[in-house]
Order: sequence, then structure tokens, then C-alpha cells
Amino acid sequence: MCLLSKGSRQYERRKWRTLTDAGKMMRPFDVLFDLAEGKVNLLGNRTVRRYSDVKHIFHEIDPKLERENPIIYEVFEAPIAEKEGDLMFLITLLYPGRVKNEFFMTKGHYHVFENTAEVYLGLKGKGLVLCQTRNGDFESHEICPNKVVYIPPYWAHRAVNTSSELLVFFGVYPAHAGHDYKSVEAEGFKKRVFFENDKICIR
Ligand code: S6P
Ligand code: ZN
Repeated sequence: MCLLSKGSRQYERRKWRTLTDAGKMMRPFDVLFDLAEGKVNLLGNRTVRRYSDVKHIFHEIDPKLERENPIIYEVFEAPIAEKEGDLMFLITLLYPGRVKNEFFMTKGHYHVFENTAEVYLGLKGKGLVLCQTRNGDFESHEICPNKVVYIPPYWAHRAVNTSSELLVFFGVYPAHAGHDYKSVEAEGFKKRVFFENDKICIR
């Protein structure tokens, strides 16, 4: 009998261990998130990216953000091991704001195993998913509630919040895919998203 109260730290730690113990067959599980209440913890790792962590991806330096160092985005993962056969799922919260006139965005990455796809489902807010291949093909797709963006194998992907509210999206991909940030840092994305003359401008 489990005497730990549901939701307590101990309960969550126990649940996490149960899900990821090497050599054990995983058991089905469910996890509830509540966007209205701001509860999106999926029981796995949480990554927080502040301005100082990602400022190099933007076109310009913003002295105000240098001082305030706000959170640009957070990612809440499910407690899934990074191995073939599993699916990782996560929720990204991308805050509204701009670095000078460039909208807040994620670092962006290829998957290390490049033949792995990903699905994004918009939950709240509005933005763009920028997609790019190594041979320079580029597309942007809107993400918003009830919209699914399918990112095929071999496409790097980056999310941009083009609205004045929080952008929240769910993502799922093969758990062994891995993240290659270096290539995107070296090559950049072909296009950036700015707010210019009261309009969203992709250029
Ligand atoms: C993971 C998936 C997303 C991103 C997240 C943050 O494959 O594409 O969950 O990890 O949106 O972006 P990034 O580029 O910093 O990992
Ligand atoms: Zn990805």
C-alpha cells in the first residue's frame, strides 16, 4: 500500500524512479496538467532558459534585458528515459517579449538522430515554428491552440512567440532523438522574426 500522499515531493520522486528504473518494463501512467492554474509539471526535468543563457541567438543585445535577465522559456519534460522505443513528451512555456524588436524564441535544434520527427500541439497563445533543413530549405508554420505542427525528420525547429501572451505548446518525439544545438548556433536560421511598423515581419 502506498502511504505517500499524491502530489508530494516524495510521491513524485518514487513515481519517477518507478517509471525510469533501468531493466524494468515501464508501466502505463498518466499525468494531469492544468494550464488555467499554471500547473504544467509533467514530473520529469524542468529546464529554464534565461536571457543570459540564450542572448547569443538574438540579432542584438538588449541592455534592459541584460539588467533584468528574465526567463525567456521553460520546458517541462515527462520522466521518460532517452531510449529507442519510448516517446518523450514535454510542454514548453515561451514568454512574450522582444529583444529590441526581435520576438522571444527558443534556441532551436536538429535532432542528433536526424531521422526522427516531432509533433507540436498548440495549447495557448500564438507563435511560429521555424523549420529549416541543412540544405537551406526553410518554412514557417503558425502554432496556436488546436493546431498541430508536424516537423518531419531532418528539419531543425525553433519556436517564436509573436503574441503578447504566454505561448504554450505540447511536443512529442522519439525519446532517443537527442538535441544538436551546435549546428544551429553555427549556421543560424535563415530567417528571424521581428516586430516592425506594427507588423510581424519574417526576414
Ligand atoms: C524537443 C522539442 C521542444 C524544445 C523546447 C525548447 O525536441 O523540440 O520541447 O526542446 O521547445 O527548445 P530548444 O530548442 O531550446 O530545445
Ligand atoms: Zn525537437
